[in-house]
Amino acid sequence: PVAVQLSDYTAYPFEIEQVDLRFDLHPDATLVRADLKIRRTGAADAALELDGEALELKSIAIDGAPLPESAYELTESGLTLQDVPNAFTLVTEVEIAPSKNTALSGLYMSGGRFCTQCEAIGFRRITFYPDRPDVMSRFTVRMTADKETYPILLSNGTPGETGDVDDGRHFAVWDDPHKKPAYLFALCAGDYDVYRDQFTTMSGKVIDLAVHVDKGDADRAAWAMDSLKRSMKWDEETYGREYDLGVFNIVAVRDFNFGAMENKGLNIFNSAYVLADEASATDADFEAIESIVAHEYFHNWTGNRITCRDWFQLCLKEGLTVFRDQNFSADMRSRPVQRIKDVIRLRARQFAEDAGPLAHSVRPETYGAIDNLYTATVYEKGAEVIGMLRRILGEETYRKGMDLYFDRHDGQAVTIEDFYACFEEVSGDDFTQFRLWYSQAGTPEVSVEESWNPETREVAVTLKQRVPATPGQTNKKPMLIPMEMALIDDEGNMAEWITLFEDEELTLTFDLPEGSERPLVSINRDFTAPIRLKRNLDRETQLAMIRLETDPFNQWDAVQALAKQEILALSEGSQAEPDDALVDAIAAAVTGASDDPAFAALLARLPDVNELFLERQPADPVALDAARKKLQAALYGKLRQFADSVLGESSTQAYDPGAEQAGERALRTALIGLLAASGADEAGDRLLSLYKAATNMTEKLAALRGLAGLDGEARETALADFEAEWTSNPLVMDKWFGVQAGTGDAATIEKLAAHSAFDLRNPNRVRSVAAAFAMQNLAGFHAPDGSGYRVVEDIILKADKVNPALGARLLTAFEQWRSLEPKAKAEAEACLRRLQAADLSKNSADIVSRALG
Ligand code: HT7
Ligand code: ZN
Repeated sequence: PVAVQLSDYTAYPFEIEQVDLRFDLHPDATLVRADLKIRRTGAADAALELDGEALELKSIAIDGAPLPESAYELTESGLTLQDVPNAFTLVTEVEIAPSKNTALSGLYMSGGRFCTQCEAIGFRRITFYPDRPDVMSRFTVRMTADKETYPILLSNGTPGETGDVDDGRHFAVWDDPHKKPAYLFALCAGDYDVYRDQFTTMSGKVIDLAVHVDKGDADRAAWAMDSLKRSMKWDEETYGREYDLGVFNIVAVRDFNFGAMENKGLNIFNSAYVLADEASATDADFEAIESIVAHEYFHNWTGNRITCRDWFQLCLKEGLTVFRDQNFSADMRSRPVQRIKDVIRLRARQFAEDAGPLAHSVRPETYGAIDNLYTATVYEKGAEVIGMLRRILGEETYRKGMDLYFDRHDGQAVTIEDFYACFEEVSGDDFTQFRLWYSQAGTPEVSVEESWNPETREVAVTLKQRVPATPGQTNKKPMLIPMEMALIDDEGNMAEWITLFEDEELTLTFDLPEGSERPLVSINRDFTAPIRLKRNLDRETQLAMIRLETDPFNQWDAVQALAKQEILALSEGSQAEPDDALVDAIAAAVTGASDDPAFAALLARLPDVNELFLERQPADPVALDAARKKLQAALYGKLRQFADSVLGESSTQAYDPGAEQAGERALRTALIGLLAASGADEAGDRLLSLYKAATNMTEKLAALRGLAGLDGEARETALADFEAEWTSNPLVMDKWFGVQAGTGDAATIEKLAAHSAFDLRNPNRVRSVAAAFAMQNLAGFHAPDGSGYRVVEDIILKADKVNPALGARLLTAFEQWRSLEPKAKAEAEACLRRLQAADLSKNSADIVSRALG
């Protein structure tokens, strides 16, 4: 397939002034009529090109006159009309089959209800249309459906006329007053339970809010609603942004390719990010719901009111909106804890992507398949870049730039350059070098050399930067890297500043007053820049850092750095047992932070194999996993008493999903994880009693995960009990599949994939097995005999036939194959070559060919 290039962009030569859609909804044969009011804005001889896929054209007319077949060209990808007037109305009628749409793009059925997913290019599977984000129009929708089966009919904007028609059918009209690109179109029809509330905006408008869920699930929508109201308030207070319609609807669907979708006024969610209650959801679920509800809501301004000119600009809305949702979560919970969690995710997913064959820049310049552009780099690194921008500008100027952006570009489809022009205007700064963050792929490495002269009391810090080569990009320019820094003395006194590191090398020197001792140099505080910091510190200084650092991120990272070195040494056999003094230091850091249990939990969590993978290559995930468990066991040995006391206390408070209680549960969960890895004789029985005693899903699942990784009767008892209790709740059953896939081997996966509840049409279920194994259980997936690859290959081949976006996403698990130890590497390559020879979808073929390079 031909790659799409950013440099090929040309404006669409027509304006679509108005779109009136009529849907006659039937699962097997839905009729869609589209009336498009069109006006030429480009060349007089430009043809009208409309995208269209899997549509059966029933009729076509211009200004009321039916067109003969000779008047248009119909292909597999669309419709072209050569000679059209300068202003006209085009009416097309097409038939589509939602019940047969398993790709979950366009109009499809989930749980017997109609729903849509149009981003990025799903609208062309609904009707013929210029399916590109820079074509913005006003939409009205009229839909008819069977009244008993589909009593609720929803679309974007504001509800209009409703009524009954013949044959037990009814209709509803929706009108969206805001111009929008087709990817934000949505329609839902079905029988739902509805959780309703209202929000009064800062200017006093009352908005009707509703969350639509499966019958019987209304009580489980309360947290999503609460999160929505807090998001609306936060966007008013933090960015001055008010909601702009009288209604805001959310619909939860079981079968969804992503987390959620920000359609104008009608957000559609994967039900996993809507439904939660104490019994069935973990704290991680509550946290994810809060942040995804916020993310989709924030898109109303950063994405919907101002959208992207083309899909290369995806980070314009996604990076910015992730940055906004991360700050919302930080304000709702603990800012340092949120920052650490964001960085853990970034390092595990984005750093890995940046270091492998799928590396691409935050704003790519070419793509093969658009669905594959929704990556950790665009989202998470895109958010980091906005974070750096804000630190460079300061809060006040950043806000001024955002205000100007909203003001200047409201109602437009714009580019990254348009966005930066606003910040250049309010600050007077030039962001040309900074914008290399958008065009240069790869994680910059900053190496640090430090010296101290006791006579002159001079501290010198030399920074050197290098951006590694990535596919298609070999020679990189130095980046503008902002780094918050500090000098800290033994009493914790500090000097703080921000360094804008813009050349290949920079030396900073400081003359300290008489009597000063060597200070601690604190670099890239709060993880200012998404870089890999290379520092050769001796063990004593590293330990001092844990005690003296005043920045919580760096304090946590100092523990991580020590743990990483230790795991690497254990995995390579250069050390047989964990160093006692080091384990003592980590344990002391954990117990010392016990008045902030959420932070203590993060200190007790050792780096994942995903993160260790990047540290030394070739990587041996099996050895790394074994070494990690060894260090966990040693840490548990030191923390046994502390763990007994923390796990022995049972909470008497009523359950609350908020940060305070969640922090306490996080610590308990971390200690349960250490107990599971401890190898202690009594671990199975202890975990089983913790499983039975748990009063919430967070701790129940932690105990179950621990048990799933052990052999023996306790494991079987708990897994059987959990399955029996939750068999009718698909989201909880995903957890049951997930804990086993996350801890088992290829044989476990084969068994899970053969389970009667395994369903290739449900992305959550497929991910709970295949992604939990391939992306979180690296020792199992990268087994040197290739068994992990074969079992995942089998699932991918089947999933790809049903749902190409799902198949392609699973394939990204292979992205690090070149960095593996020789046996696994050979097996991984053989597997990728088999996949390359198979009949894959365009999405999956794109990933395989890039992975093989
Ligand atoms: N903007 C949304 C992206 C999305 C998506 C992309 C490809 C295929 C399916 C999809 N569903 C949603 C989600 C977001 O970032 O908010
Ligand atoms: Zn988004």
